[in-house]
Amino acid sequence: MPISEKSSSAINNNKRLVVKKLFARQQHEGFGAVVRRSIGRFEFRYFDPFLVLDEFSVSAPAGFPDHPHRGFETVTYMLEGEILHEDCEGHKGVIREGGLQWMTAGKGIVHSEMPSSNSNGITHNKGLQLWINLSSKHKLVEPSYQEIESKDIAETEKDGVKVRVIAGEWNGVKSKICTRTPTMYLDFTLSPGSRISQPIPLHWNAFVYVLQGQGHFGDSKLQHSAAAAHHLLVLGLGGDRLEAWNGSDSGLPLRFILVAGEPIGEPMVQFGPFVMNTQEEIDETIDDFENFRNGFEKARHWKSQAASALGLF
Ligand code: FJE
Ligand code: FE
Repeated sequence: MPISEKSSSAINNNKRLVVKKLFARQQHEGFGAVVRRSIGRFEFRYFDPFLVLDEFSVSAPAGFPDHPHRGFETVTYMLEGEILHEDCEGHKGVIREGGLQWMTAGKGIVHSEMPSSNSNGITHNKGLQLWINLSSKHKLVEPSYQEIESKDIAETEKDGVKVRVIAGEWNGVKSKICTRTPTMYLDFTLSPGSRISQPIPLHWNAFVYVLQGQGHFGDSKLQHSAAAAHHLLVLGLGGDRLEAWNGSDSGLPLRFILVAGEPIGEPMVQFGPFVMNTQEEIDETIDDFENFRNGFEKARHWKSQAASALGLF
């Protein structure tokens, strides 16, 4: 058998190194909500296929009331508390702590994402929201949801390393999530002194976002290798695995997500919550949204219960 590109990539034995490190400061978004945005801010607008990474924190009555999306997917992973989701098609549900909603906005969705905590007194609702672009052939698919409760997320533990498999596979443990844009999304917790050497597909863009503790990533001898919470670490290409270890003296666990995705390689034009390939498609999208057409039909007479209760719009 001739040596294909695939099999030669399988014998690459280089580490991915940290090529950029960003601290995600707090900023205000939505209605009184606070986000730490790392991908998607001015200095780091697009990391193909990733459009936005927000670490969000909302306390009722703050949140993200009625707003549209088209042309990409949003992945909401709750770390603490819960978010109530309602859309104009009548789809409604609560994303609880440790749970996940993988939403394909496709041709169009109008929805509200608000804490569902008025009644149960939870004040801190925190999580991660990742926006993943869709290729031109998937941009206008029918909207759909994949929802997984915490107890149903594949989780394994070995040698002081706990992994929750959000998307993709780890050591033979597979996530149920189907990704239209090929994506790997792993949530690691490393006890003090433990380490990983995690395979990453050779040509995929990859990043780490640190949630808790202190870690070393890539190569300890290099600049940027140490990082604490709220830091995004962009991994360079040219390697097929990430080495990371919990080097803290504090005895605290290190928690981070490792996300990688196959670059789409198409032109991207973004206007807020609309992400298309050309300016003409963005203009059509604004027209469709304003005139309730081509996917936005049901938004004409819709208002979320959460927004109604707050007297918004
Ligand atoms: C949005 C501003 C926004 N990050 N993290 C503009 F805030 C939003 C938006 C969110 C969002 C929602 C959750 Cl639940 C978590 C988020 C931004 O809803 F879509 C636009 N266009
Ligand atoms: Fe949204």
